[in-house]
Amino acid sequence: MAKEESVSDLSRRQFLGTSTMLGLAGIGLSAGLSACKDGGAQAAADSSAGAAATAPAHGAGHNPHKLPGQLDDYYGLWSGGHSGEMRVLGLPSGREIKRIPVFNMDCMSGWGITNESKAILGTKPDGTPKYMVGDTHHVHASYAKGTYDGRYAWVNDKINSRLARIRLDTFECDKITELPNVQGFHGIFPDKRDPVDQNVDHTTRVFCGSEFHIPHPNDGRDLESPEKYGALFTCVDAETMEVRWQCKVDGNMDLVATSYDGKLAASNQYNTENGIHYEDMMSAERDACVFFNIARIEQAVKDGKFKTVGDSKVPVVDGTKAANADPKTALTAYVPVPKNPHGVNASPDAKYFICAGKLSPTATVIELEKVLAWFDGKLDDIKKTIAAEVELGLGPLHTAFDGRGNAYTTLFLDSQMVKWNVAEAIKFYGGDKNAKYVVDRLDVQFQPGHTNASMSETREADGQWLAVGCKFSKDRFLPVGPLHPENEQLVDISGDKMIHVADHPVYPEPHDFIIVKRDKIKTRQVYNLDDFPLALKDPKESRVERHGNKVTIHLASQAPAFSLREFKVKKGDEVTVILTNLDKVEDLTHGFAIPKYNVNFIVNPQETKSVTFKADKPGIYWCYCTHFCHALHLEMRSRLIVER
Ligand code: K7E
Ligand code: RUQ
Ligand code: CUA
Ligand code: CA
Repeated sequence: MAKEESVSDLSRRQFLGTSTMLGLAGIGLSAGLSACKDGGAQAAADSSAGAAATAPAHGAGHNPHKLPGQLDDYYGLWSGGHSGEMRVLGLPSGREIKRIPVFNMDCMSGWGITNESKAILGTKPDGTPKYMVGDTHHVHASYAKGTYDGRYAWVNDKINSRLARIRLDTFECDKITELPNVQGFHGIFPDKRDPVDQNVDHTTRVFCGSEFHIPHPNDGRDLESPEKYGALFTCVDAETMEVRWQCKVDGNMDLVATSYDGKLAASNQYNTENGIHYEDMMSAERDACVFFNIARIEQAVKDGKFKTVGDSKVPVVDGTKAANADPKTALTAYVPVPKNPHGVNASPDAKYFICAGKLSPTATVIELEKVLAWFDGKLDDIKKTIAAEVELGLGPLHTAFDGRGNAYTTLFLDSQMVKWNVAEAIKFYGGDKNAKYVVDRLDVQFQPGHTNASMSETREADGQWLAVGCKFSKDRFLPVGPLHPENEQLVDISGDKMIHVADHPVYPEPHDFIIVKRDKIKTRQVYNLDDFPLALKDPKESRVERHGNKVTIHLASQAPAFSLREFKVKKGDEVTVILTNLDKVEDLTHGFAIPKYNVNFIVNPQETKSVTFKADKPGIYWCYCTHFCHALHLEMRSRLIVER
């Protein structure tokens, strides 16, 4: 059985890999890919060993399953891709614990329905949410002393260039900021220490890369002058969520990494060509990883050395090559990396950023101390910041770490994880051809994008579990029609060999995720009434207030009833229902739905929410509790009477 599966796995992998490559070759990618194939001596030698490791690891590796009632050891904070949401998985079990609506609408919670959520989402003049779509890619959390402090997570919206913040005490979105002057906002990363005041050893800023070039301002001018388009790197204040500044670069940006000392942020660039079409974007043999000297950029802003774009008041500094030729005053540094890199990750020893090659089979290891030396004028050539550039296999994208000196990189085209040792790679690159940097290979199912390991993005990387976000699940799950789930695979990395222990189907389409030790996060299980200015503290104060044709219903829920059995309004009134859940018991959530009025939302214990709608349909409308709360849940109703 095991043998059979491993053989068919291998052939499927080759089929998918080959067809993907053929497809790419067909559209002109052959140059990059055949270059990949050439030098892959070590890659080729190791792939047969990798195939042997394909056998499903039943009975091997740590057991990821949890018994009934057993809690997980880690929170997995997952992006939801173009579902627009964020998700929380328990790991290692893979159980989905929560979906956090962010840029999407959510009927269950009323996100996009309630006035409070609309205030966060932003509205059009007619009161409906400004945007209905979002595309979340990258989730990263706040730091203190080089590890997670459990305060916030951030997630980007690539479609409408928004940054959202999630409170990790409630696992709810509390702020959304739309970035000006950019499109294709993709990579994000919070800083890990204040770059200016080094005594502040926690997250203060969030950095955002943008992929797509646009005219500045993008108001109809310069439509046909791509040479005038540009891309801006954005800094957002972690507390206020206001945009602090932007920095114009040559080329574009993709993912973002930050250093543990707070001084550097970087973004991989796949379009240094400033191309409009993909052929142009892959014409150069090398692109870059652009580094930002944060303290210098902020000094430049202080010194007034900036412009603004269109109506935006955000200061924009010039980080282009021409303006930053002298390292000693440069705001930016461009480290050349091979063809169209994707992914840049900071190693937990705080020494390196690793840029994966995508169209090149390589990973580039950049030494941060040398980047700082270059900015100090102590390094004559920026290329000397490269500590290693080694072959890993086809289509390297993202890298995770185990805290024991090993890196784990996804190979999209090879459908494989490669475990490699960073110190050995540096030796190999330095000329020691006996250095064996590839430690292990593991076939995954299939076409992995992101990967991350437990606590990998912190100084406390613990090398226990690795999750691999496989973009295609093919036949790993029961067929459910044309749309397949994705496959988040779980790998035990506590030993020398990677051991694949579980497949977890997920609704499309997660990209990035982080795996956080559960004791880093402290949640509150019941809200505090005092945090809600509109709260109705005493059910006796339940009432209907009228000012002209504006009617406000002050209402409370307490199982199994709403505090008003009916409330009357007149046709044409603008009605606001403010509902406070006075139940104090953990888990005792109520819902509130109004038929035909497009209203449904929940209130958690001691929480207050409101909705506003126009009572344009006379009649009786049974407002009912949607969230099962009590033996009399079905009876928990109240009548909205709209008189004509
Ligand atoms: Cu590689 Cu948006 Cu992080 Cu997807 S990006 S996989
Ligand atoms: S009722 S317990 Cu619709 Cu059967 Cu819910
Ligand atoms: Cu209240 Cu169901
Ligand atoms: Ca390129």
